[in-house]
Amino acid sequence: MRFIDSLCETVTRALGLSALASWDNGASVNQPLGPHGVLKPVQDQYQFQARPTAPPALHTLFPSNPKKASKDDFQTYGQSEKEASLRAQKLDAGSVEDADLPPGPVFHPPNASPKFLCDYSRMRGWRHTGGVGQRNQWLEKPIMDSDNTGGIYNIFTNYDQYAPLGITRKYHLNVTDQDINADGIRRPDGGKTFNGQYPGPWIEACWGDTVEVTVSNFLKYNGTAIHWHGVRMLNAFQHDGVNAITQCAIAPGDSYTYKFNVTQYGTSWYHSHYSLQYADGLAGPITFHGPASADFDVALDPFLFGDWSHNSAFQDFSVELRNPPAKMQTVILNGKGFYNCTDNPNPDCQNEKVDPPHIFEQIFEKGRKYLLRLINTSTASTFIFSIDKHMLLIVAADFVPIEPYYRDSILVGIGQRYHVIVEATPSNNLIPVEEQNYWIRITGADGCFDFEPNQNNEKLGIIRYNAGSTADPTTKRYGFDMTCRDEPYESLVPVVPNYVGPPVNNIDQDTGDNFEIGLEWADENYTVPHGNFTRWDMTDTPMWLNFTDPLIDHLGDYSFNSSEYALVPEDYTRDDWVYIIMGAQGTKDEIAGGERVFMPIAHPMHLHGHDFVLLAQEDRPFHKDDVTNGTFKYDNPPRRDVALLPRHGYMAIGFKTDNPGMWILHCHIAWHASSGLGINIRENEHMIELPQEAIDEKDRVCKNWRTWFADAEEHWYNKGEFQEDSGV
Ligand SMILES: [Cu+2]
Repeated sequence: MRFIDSLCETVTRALGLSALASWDNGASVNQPLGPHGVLKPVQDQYQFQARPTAPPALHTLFPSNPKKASKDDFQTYGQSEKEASLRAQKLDAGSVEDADLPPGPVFHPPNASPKFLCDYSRMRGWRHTGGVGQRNQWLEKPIMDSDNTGGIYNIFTNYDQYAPLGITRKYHLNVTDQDINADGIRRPDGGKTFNGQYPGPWIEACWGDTVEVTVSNFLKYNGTAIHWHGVRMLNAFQHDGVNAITQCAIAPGDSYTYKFNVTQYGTSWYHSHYSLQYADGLAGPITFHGPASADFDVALDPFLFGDWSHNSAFQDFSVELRNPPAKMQTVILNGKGFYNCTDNPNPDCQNEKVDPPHIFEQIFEKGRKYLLRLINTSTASTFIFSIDKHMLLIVAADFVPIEPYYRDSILVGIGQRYHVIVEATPSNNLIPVEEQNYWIRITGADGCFDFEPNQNNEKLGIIRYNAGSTADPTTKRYGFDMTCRDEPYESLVPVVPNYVGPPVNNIDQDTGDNFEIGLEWADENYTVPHGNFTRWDMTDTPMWLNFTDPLIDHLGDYSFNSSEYALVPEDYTRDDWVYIIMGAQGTKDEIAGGERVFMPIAHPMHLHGHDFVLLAQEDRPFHKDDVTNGTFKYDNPPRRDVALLPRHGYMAIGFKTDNPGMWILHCHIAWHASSGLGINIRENEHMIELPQEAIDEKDRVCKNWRTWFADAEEHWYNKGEFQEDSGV
């Protein structure tokens, strides 16, 4: 029997499953399996202070110029770090001296949790601006001639360099094994949740806060590590939460506290970065409250949507490796979906189905404007979000506020987020209000999803104008473009402009940071390491990381290398620009030996530690002249942390090497990342000096992990390979 044939059995055993199709009468859904007798983590024992490594590149300050920044202003900001630092000191001193000034503002931001308050009380003399009619404002202090310390935080503030002075917020997440019923079908064991709920609890903070999240691992068979998607993690890469890179996995029974500064605002999500865990339920929303680039009346809770499977992703991965793609089963919105039994081979499917959760409904009041925060948390699917008869005003892409533009729908790739404002003025406004019900649709993009038959239910929610109505909408969807392609390149214009300098690195097609995404094809004549499976890669070797030997343990050691780590060193200064080119055109010949093949598939590529600029995103192969012939955009290009690499094409990203650390760049299709599609950028490692407390904490987590790992009886499959994927 080939190894792959035993994998399904392996995983089944690992998850304690007796049969792949498990059904439940509904009596015991959502019961936590509990910590299985693992040691209760002792809190506070492990906490440490993350000190910024010198010099801090972000100032608690403000631009004194409240108008929209021009190119000249930008250049001034870029050169004024020293000056800004001096002014920051001045502000601190001023705050003490100005003790007679009133404390700064404390207020409830739009649609925060009921008791949630932004607290800028340390910013004496400041007040909160904003509110309906001026959502682009945030904080203001009149400029005082005496010390020139006034200013404004608003949508035009260059958040790369400035952040207000908030408070520290602490959260605690318990990671447990737990069954999840998202669509009427109780999943067999293999579900995993944060604090017993899916999606996980909403993590909220305000622009300028510090967040500390203690994660305790109560899983029986898995380590874990939690990643704060899109968060810049300035000077704090050790809190990025990628096992085998920035830390050892947190062992069962152990805890780790992540700590980071909130230098951005907007919406994101947190998820496990340990193998395929997030697909099993370990995902939750993040909101950093701040200004918006267009006005709205009401903000709604985050919309997390994605694909869903009744199997653990660790099971489905064996299908993906053997006979891809693994099919997903339903689409879910905030943990709720609807399974259709029509084509299910189980004759009792309908009878055994647990009542599906009530469909998501939202009441709209005529003429009001609603801010929606959209997040695609899929394992493998790109979706298009729309509301029948309503236009969307797009105001933020990932953590980047943009110039508002209208669309009838919005394509959201895996890991991408959008803020959209919906005006409650439907295009069929004149029909009786009782009949005004509209579908919220989450539709798979052409070629970028794969569901079992009859399961691609796109009607996931209802907008009603009459709270008393219970009728299903009869509206049709817009005839929007279904192409699996990012929003139009020219639509994504950042409000805070950026101007990109020339690259310091080599981007030559054969010798530089220019990667063609390919498959290492396993066949009888060729054995891919770690099992004879077909795996994705960016370099010529599928990325394969070592759970017990994380990259962070090799800081500055450039003799440490292995093609399996896919390491890409970028050692420059904080002011330099690095470009990375990625291609998926599928036209390149197979390399010598015939094992590597190139497929024209769209990949949502995600970089940690930066909002990258998107220099080019083309439907054709890269040509070196593109850098100079006007193809690359240097004057305020789109900026974000996930972009969809066009099939048959390429994209070029750039980032300033101003955040020393080890940052993974990977495909956010979970199957692809887990089979090796990624590289690890070692950014300005010569500048990293981890505080002693961080080193001690890293070593403690690793020691506990290695102790747990060393006992094979603890493993989910104690006779074979522990790690069948890249580790992330
Ligand atoms: Cu991919």
